[in-house]
Amino acid sequence: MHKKVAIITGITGQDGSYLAELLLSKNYIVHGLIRRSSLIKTDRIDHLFNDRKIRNKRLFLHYGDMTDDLSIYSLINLIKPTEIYNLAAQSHVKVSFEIPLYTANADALGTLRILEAVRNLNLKKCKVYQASTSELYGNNSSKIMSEKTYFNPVSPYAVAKLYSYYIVKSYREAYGIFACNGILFNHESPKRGETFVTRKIILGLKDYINSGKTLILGNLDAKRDWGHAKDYVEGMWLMLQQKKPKDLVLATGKSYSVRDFLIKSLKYLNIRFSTKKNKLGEFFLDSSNGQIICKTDKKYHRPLEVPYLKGDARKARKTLNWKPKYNFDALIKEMIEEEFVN
Ligand code: NAP
Ligand code: G4F
Repeated sequence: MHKKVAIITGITGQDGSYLAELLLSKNYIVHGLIRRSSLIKTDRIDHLFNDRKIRNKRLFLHYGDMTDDLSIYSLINLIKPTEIYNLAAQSHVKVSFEIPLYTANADALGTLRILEAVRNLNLKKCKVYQASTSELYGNNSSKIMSEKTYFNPVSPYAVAKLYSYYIVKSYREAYGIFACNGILFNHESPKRGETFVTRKIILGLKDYINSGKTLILGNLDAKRDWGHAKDYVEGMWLMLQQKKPKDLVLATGKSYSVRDFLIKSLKYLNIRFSTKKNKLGEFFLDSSNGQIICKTDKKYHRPLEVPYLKGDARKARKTLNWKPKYNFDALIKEMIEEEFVN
């Protein structure tokens, strides 16, 4: 049997690195698209790329950019992959309000560049996974969100991802391309980027313990359905192993606030605290010495917020036999233990 050959865009990101590990463990040849930067940013995949049995034998890295038509087309033409996982994106919601045009170019048109290459090169056997997101639901009155729930995106990021969602559907229906959207709810891990709230909380508490520095957060009331990235990349892979492309939700079905995440982390670290609120914000005070462990500041609020997300992954469970192994507590435990051991 021929080896499966995958392109992963965003291989240096949280999900890209877990997915590369998974595909290599399944004997794939993996080609990763990376961006040039003045400092090398391959930390998350160095353990794979520095392995002599893997480097340039089963794992290849190529420079390119989602905003550059030719680099996308040339790579797909060169590799003629059997699977493409489009994970590359400007993935930070708050930053998308600051760089909306770039976000649209990378996150919306980037997807179109991939689909156009697959169509023009007539790659009939190539399956495409698109990293879609629960941010599409945006400001939504539903108690739980499934594939049938209406979308109401509120950030430039979510609107760009909405374009990608529909262009994937359009190319699937118009040209018969196997392309599907994984509508993934938040997923975290010890490899999560430092400016997303879960990792920021754990790094911030580490700083507080080591140097007494106060952690500053934004909206603590926002609720998210938080899973572990390792579970979610398995779901991505399963979506491309199906006979028919289907857009599917991956979620845990549980929703917790940012405050819940912070409190659980404090308890896990055995930090006793009290809280107070005044017109300046909310404060978490160390019971042993009165120092401010954490406080809120409006500078971390977004122009528009997604207040609540909870996903219904029953369709994925039925279609893929997919079920997350990590719950909220296990996720926090792993994130803290990795951070405090290393
Ligand atoms: P991430 O850690 O921010 O990784 C994003 C990746 O995209 C990085 O490898 C980044 O490269 C690359 N990238 C950004 N702009 C690019 C460009 N113009 N050209 C080429 N590469 C570019 O994100 P993640 O958490 O792994 O998420 C993966 C995908 O799933 C993203 O599309 C995200 O929007 C989506 N998603 C994530 C979640 C979640 O909770 N994690 C949920 C739903 C959907 P650098 O390393 O050079 O920055
Ligand atoms: O960790 P976050 O920045 O993730 P957000 O905005 O939910 O987006 C993540 O999940 C999406 C899936 O739903 C992905 F599509 C997207 O790519 C990304 O991976 O913020 C989570 C919540 C927000 O409500 C935010 O307002 O935490 C709140 N928050 C409170 N203080 C903060 C902070 N967020 C950040 N980043 N930093 C804070 O200090």
